Amino acid sequence: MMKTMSDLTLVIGNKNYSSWSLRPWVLLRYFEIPFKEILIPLRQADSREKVLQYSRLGKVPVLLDGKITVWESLAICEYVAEIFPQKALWPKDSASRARARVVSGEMYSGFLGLRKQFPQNISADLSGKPSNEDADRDIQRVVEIWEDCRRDFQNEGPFLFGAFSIADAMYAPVVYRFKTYGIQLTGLASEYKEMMLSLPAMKEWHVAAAKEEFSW
Ligand SMILES: N[C@@H](CCC(=O)N[C@@H](CS)C(=O)NCC(=O)O)C(=O)O
Repeated sequence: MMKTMSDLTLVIGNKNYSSWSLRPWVLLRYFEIPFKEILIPLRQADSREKVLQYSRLGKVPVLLDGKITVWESLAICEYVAEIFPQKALWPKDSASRARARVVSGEMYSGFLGLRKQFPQNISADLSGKPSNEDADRDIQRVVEIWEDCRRDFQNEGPFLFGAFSIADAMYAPVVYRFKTYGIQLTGLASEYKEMMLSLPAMKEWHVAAAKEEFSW
């Protein structure tokens, strides 16, 4: 099913805190796929009830496309890739695509140490918060992935696999975490982080996150 127009709605949580929401949001924005946004502030008394209107899992993000409802951020990204094949949301050749799926899968299913110690809080400056062994191991692995990808794809563009792909969307929240917690990077990893922060879609999310009044 190839679409040229879309009637998509993305249900998300607080932009400041909801890292899973950012992933499909930045993907849709980067590829200029129009969508309506429904933002449900999380951790409020009525949050769960509101999210349950859209997904029986009770978590955001959720993508609505007519009668089709998709939740789980990676499944949403896959669905969008499928309905917009002309936009090449994954790398075009199968070896690069497999590798992009691998690193996206690593992010989707892992990095719990990083998530726990350094939760997304985009508008805060929490540099100096101490790390721990699990978070350090995760940071090292993220840096390794970024450096390997940038080294191998640097002639094809500035993103992990040259052109922007779902893999970049999956790592977008980590870019903010490194910024919030002042985690020092060097070389290719640092360049990649700065480039991601300068993207109009990332800036748009950041500006909106900074304006949010609801906190937890
Ligand atoms: N595996 C899910 C995780 C979604 C998730 O944990 N979302 C959080 C917000 S970032 C949420 O909805 N939390 C509300 C809750 O757990 O009640 C995905 O990839 O979308």
